[in-house]
Amino acid sequence: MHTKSFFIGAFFCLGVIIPVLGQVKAPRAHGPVPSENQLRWQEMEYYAFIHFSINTYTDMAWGKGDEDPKLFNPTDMDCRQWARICKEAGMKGIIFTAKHHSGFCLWPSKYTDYSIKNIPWRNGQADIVRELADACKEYGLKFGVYLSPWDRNHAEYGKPAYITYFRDQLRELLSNYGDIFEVWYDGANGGSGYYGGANETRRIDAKTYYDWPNTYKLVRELQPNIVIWNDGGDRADLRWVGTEAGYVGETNWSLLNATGDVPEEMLRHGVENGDSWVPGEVNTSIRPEWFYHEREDKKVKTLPQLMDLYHHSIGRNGTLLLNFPIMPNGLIHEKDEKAVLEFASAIKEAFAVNLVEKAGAEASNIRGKRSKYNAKKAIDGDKESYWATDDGVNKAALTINFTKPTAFNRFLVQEYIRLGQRVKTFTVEALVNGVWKELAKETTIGYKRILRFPTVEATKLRFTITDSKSCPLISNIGVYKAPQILTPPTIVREQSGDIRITPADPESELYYSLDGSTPTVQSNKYTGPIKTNDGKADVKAIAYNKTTGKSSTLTEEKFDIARKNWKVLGIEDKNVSKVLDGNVNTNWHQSRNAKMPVELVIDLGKQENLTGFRYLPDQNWWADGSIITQYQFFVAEDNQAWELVSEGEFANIKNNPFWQTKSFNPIKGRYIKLKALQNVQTTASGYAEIDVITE
Ligand code: FUL
Repeated sequence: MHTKSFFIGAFFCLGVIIPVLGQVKAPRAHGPVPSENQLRWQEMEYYAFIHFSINTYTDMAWGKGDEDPKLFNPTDMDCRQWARICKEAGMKGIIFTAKHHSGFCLWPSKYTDYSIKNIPWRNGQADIVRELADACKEYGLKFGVYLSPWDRNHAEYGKPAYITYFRDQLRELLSNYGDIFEVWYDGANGGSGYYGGANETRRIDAKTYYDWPNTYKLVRELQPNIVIWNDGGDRADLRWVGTEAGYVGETNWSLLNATGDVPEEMLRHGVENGDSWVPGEVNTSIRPEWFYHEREDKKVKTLPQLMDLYHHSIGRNGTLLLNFPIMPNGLIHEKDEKAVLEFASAIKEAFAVNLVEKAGAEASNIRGKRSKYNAKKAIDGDKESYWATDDGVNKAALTINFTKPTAFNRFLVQEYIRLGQRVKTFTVEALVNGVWKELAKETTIGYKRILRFPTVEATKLRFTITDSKSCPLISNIGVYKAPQILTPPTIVREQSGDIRITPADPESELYYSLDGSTPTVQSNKYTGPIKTNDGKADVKAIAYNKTTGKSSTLTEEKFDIARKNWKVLGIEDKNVSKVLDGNVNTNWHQSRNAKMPVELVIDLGKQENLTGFRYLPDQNWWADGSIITQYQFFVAEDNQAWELVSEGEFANIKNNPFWQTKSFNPIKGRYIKLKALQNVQTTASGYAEIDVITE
């Protein structure tokens, strides 16, 4: 080669090579960014909650603060069982209710007598916080504490002295048990309590009473690597997502404004232009309630429910805090263990093979044309490298080229959030037989977004960012083919007494039993409504897919006496029958003009031997103001001489609006009356269902 042309050639090559060598300007942060503590926490993704306290022994959701400490007697307690299960389930840490609203302390706090140091169990020598912290260490799990700000036992609650007590306890927990990754301050403040014998209602202003800024200062001094969760007062490091039902919004910004209240609905989505990084944590229980209740042994979340939970939390830019209630004997129930381990293997199976590993990637725009921010960086499995576009290019597409037609049904994408959350909208398409087919049209991404869609076989996948706050930075993309999981059927008993079993997908066959046995394909095949004599029935059912030969997990429902001849009295509105129709998705509300207390009187048609009642509030999240929180329940033989058989609170019902079951001493009666003394907000009490329990 001629020397001159060699130099000219080298000169032009260099022009191309220089950007490759890294002269391209790195993207700058956009808007609020996470702290190191928040980043470390976000990468944990999945960890456990453990609810255990004095009210485990009284079958209540919230202890009142006057429970006898001697009741606490976990004969077989083994924190290593809890830690082992969490570890095997793929969780990264455990947050423990060191003190719940009852005020009962599960460590021997110096500052109160209301703790495990004053009970016969283990001669008052135990320290469950210590045992669990040690077990977490042994199993390589991080450890966190729940210290309820509301304390229904403490005499000074509501006064300044309690804040000193609260901080003293925090100091104990954050100084003596090693590293704490998260501290949890529940915002509940139901008002009434024992309060050292005062037995009264005390209201506080959750924003000012706890002086959060100074409490946070103390926390950060004692545990510099901690993240703080708080839904009741000041803005903390993490936010509640506004529900305990186990999901965050599909649009989920990890941002909020530092000042100013956010409506609960907004907590689900974050605030697009918020001025602070406050990511969402999805907290929910593996059973309907947080504490153990034997009646919920049949209500452990099913595999499809847990999979939904996974996709609605971790798959929507949140973390998942999944609760295990501890039984009175001190252990996690075997059904909960089985469920969570099945869940772990299903996740492993679903995301076992990332189909992009053998694929190529190209992008419509690459920062500095051919730089280290190229498309491959999104599929190289390195979370620190990322595909980026030029500044000002907020729309761009990345195409994955498969080497052969490839079947898939999951798409996973992650932003490089260290420099902020940017993507506002995007689409996913597949090239099927030479034609682009849209699979999804979505909003935010954040740390991680996972989409599910019916299986397609395609040669290419195109991920198009249609709008972004600033040049998008994509650190990871995954494409998977997850196996199908059959959803168990739903079982409903209509007011007529007929039992209907419905599959989640029409291709499934249904098999059921009425004798308590576990149904198989040899059991009764469901072909239409099942008639019952008196309504009572113990129904178990499975869905079965003939093509795959797979069965779903079991659905179980136990029904008490039929409601066929029941009548709601004194209400003209025809819709009132919805409270008896067996369908949890229909409801009826008292008139908006009603004045509390409001009553619902039902004629059972004949005398029954009653031992309890059940109330299910309106299941629509927007109806939460209508949920009854304080009630009285009466029984009469004649609709006149009413006897009060049960009264009190439906604790935590607003956040956890499931069936409320209340038992009372057996009584004969034909008429029942549920009196709502207080609702969450409005006076128009709402009801999805009312039922009774008979002997
Ligand atoms: C709620 C509390 O009131 C519940 O009892 C439970 O601890 C849950 C995690 O937070 O709001």
